[in-house]
Amino acid sequence: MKLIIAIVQDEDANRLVSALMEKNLGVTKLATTGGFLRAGNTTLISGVEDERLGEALGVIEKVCKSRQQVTTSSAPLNGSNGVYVPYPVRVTVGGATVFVLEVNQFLKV
Ligand code: 2BA
Repeated sequence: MKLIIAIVQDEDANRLVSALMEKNLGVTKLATTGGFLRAGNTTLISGVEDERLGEALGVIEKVCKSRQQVTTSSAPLNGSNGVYVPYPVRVTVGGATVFVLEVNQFLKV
C-alpha cells in the first residue's frame, strides 16, 4: 500500500476530493499553509493499494493540471496617474506537489 500526500491549490481541492471519492479512493483533506507564500493551500492524504497508485495519480494530474486563467488586477497601470483601473491579467493556477510513501501497516482499530 502507498500513502499519497498531495498539496494542491484550495480552488482545486473540492473537485479533487469528489473525483477521488467517485473512484472509491479514500481521502482526507487538511487545511494547510505553504511555508514560502504563507498562504493557505490544501493537503490531501490518500491510502491506496499498490495497483491503484497510477489511477490515483492520474486523477490528481487531471484535476490539478496547471493552466492559464484570466483574472482582474487592480494595480495602477503605467500612465494612469495613480488611478486604479481594473484590467485583465493572465496567471498560472493549479498544479500539485505530490509525495508517495510506502505504508508499512494500515490498521483500523
Ligand atoms: P510549489 O513548488 O508548487 O509548491 C506549492 C506548495 O507545496 C508549497 O507552498 C508548499 O506548501 C508545498 N511544498 C512544495 N515543496 C515542498 C516540499 N519539498 N516539502 C513540503 N511541502 C512542499 P509554498 O511554500 O507557499 O510555495 C508556493 C510556491 O512558491 C511554490 O510552488 C514555488 O513556486 C514558490 N517557491 C517556494 N519556495 C520558494 C523559494 N525558496 N524561492 C522561490 N520560490 C519559491
